Amino acid sequence: MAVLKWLGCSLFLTLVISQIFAEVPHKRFEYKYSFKPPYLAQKDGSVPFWEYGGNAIASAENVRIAPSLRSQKGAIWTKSPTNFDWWEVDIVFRITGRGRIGADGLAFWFTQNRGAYDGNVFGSSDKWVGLGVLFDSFDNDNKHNNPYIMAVLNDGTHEFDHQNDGSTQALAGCLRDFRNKPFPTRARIEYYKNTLTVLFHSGMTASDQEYEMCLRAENVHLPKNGYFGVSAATGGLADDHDVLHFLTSSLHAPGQLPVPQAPQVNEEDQRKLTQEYADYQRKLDQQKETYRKEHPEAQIKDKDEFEEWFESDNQRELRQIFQGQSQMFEVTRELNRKLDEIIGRQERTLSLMSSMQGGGGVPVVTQQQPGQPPVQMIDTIRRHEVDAVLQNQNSILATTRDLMAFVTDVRTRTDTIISNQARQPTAQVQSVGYDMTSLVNEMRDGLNTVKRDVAATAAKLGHVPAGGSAGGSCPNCLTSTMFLIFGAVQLVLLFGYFMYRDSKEAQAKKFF
Ligand SMILES: [Ca+2]
Ligand SMILES: [Ca+2]
Repeated sequence: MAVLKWLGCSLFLTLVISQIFAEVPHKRFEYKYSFKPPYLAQKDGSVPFWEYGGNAIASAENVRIAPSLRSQKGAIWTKSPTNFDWWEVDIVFRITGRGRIGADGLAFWFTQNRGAYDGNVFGSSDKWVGLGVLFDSFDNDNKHNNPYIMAVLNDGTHEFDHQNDGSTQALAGCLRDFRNKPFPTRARIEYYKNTLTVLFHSGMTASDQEYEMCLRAENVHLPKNGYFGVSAATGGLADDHDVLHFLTSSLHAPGQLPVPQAPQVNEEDQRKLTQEYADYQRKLDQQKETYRKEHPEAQIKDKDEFEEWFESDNQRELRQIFQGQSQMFEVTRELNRKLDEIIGRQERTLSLMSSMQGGGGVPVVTQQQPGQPPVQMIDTIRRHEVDAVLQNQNSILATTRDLMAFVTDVRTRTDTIISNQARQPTAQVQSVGYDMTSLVNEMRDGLNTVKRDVAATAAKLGHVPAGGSAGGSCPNCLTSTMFLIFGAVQLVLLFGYFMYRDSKEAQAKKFF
């Protein structure tokens, strides 16, 4: 089962990977839609396959589309429209000026028709049909969002909204500074399968790998065959707008790359052509040699020209200084970030600790010297506190011991009492006996009193005159026999009650 699963997974991965690679388009460099140094412009100032105008100037190294003078406009356009559907353009450019802010900006175009050389939109025509990628330096709407890069589509009916810096019409954009960078800035504009992507390279390094995404838009429909162009304009403020490289590649879906037909040349022609080429090469070398002999000063000039390919010591030094500085900056930023992280952690830990300690351990801020950072210390348990706790514990122990002794004592006593009671079941009776004695004594006293009263009554009765004799003449009087019988009954009831109570108590003891 596991093997099957593994096989399934790997098959799926292979599919995904092949899908990804299948989507990577084939690129083909299109020299008729590109320019680059050296020898960008020819001796007569023309740029092969391109036309420029307005205030644009082409040199061997770059095309200055608009120079840093007031109100300049210029543009450069391809001579022929494209013959491919999808493309990628790399523009390497520099926008430099002495001012903290500059104007107006640079624009990349892919439009159905070539624009003007002195138009209203960054030097090109308004109401274009196609795409404009605008590098807008100047903040017309004063929203502090320039320099800004944006893509604007137009179907030929809309006028560009200069007042709002085109923000109402932009397809997408990004806020990036592209002015006065140590290295040339770059933009990579890709249009493949109706998806427009603009990548930007900030010109902070010379590396050509550090592109970052500026915008990406899907369902973009551009003219099938269009012209590439770059235009620029200055206003009251002025920057130099230089384009160093304009490199176009056509993009082709895998399997759709057109294979160029090799020209049919027979063997005889081939041989002849090779011979001709060799002759030409030899002649050229001879001519070069003659020229050098005739013009020795030109040789030096050539050498100088050759040296332009390399940077001078000063340039190298500056570049190295800049690179070192940017590295230092990076390291400092990293350190700063780590420091922030550490401080954050420390604060979290401190708050956690103080909350854990609660009322017991209050965080104590120690006395500090002015100017020193506050050092917060947590009060730990002290020696004397430990001693006090120990002492308390000992006293608790002693008390417990005393209590235990007391309880044991109580228990022994209870045991003794219980055993005593078990040995002398009459112990209780003793107390009852005492009660009985006192009771009997009380009863005897009571009887004596009654006897005395009876005697006194009898004596009184003896003094009573005839007619009231002691015989049956007094039917309500109490006879002594009756009295004795009552007394006996009372005693019997009393004894009965006490015996009953004793037996009850004895039973209760047993359960106890
Ligand atoms: Ca603007
Ligand atoms: Ca703005």
